[in-house]
Amino acid sequence: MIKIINLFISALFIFLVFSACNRTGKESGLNKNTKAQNEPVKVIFDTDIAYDWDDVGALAVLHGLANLGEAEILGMAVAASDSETRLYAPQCLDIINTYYNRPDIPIGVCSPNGVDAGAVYTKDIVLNYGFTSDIGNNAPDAVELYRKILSEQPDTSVVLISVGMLTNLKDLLNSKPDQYSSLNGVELIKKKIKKWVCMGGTYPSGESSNFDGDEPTAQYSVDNWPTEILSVGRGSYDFYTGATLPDTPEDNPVRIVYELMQKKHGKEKIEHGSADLAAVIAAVRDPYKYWDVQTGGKIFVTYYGDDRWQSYTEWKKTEDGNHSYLIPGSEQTDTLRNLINELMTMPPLIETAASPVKVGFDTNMADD
Ligand SMILES: [Ca+2]
Repeated sequence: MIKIINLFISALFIFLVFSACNRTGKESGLNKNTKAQNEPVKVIFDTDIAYDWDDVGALAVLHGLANLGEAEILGMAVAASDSETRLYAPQCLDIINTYYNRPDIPIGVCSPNGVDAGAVYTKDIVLNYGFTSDIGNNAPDAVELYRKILSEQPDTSVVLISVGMLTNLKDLLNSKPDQYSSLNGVELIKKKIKKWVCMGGTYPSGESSNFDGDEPTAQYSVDNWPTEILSVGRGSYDFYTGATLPDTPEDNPVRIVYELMQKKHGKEKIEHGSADLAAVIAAVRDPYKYWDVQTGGKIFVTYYGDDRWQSYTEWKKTEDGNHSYLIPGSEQTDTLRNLINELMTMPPLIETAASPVKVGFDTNMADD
């Protein structure tokens, strides 16, 4: 009976959202895909949540798309190895997932091979939010988790979204047969993953982001990845989002992170960059709806010595290339901004006993 009531509440919520959008007459894009798309996109989300907070916005967008039935979140992993990030980033993810009433999403952590994420806000959120997650140091290894998830999914059904450094992907590529699959990493990826949507780089050429910090790993991952790659590079997300977050409940951890970081950076507005958020849209929805897409080539990553911020990406047309990128300068910027803001503002679908308690989160601690 409870399930039936929950289903009814979910259907009612979606109906109310669509009705509200139609009443305002504003271009929202929220209901564009629901008729054409029957099956939700199965997603793994690989994130360096710790320093930049667009990862948190991307999580909100992903949960919003899951609320609409467009995405199924199979699992997540943290893409950095420093001790603070390994401890607090999984808990921060768990807090956000629990807020959205998806407390059972499995979360993994990067091997010690990863880089320092330069954590800024995850510890603050975990220690002050008022909801305790016990995942912390108990989080499984990302590669083990990915292999388990992939082994359980239909062939070529999973979309992997990376919005951080690429250590987990390199480690997955190099993984050996285990209790979950007799396939090695490359074979398992080729069999189960439909495409990798990668936030990073500049296209058709330029300096990169997310590939910096561990450029050899980025180069290796791109060179050896056996499926289609769609890259979200600079210029394809030149708009700010998050303006609607103050309309959400005070205990929304996404709002709390944005307010905290607004304060830390002395920003006039709560809005923030949309790189990781755009990657989620491009992964779950048809990217051609919002961007022009260049297909049929290959991405090359080069780097210069050991310094950070010294890597360079270039896309070249090749005969059998299956790497594509969003062409910078989307004419759909206003549509994308509206869509993302509305997804970020969507409430959790169903209240459950697992929801975080109300808290009086004090963003003044940003002054500490
Ligand atoms: Ca990121």
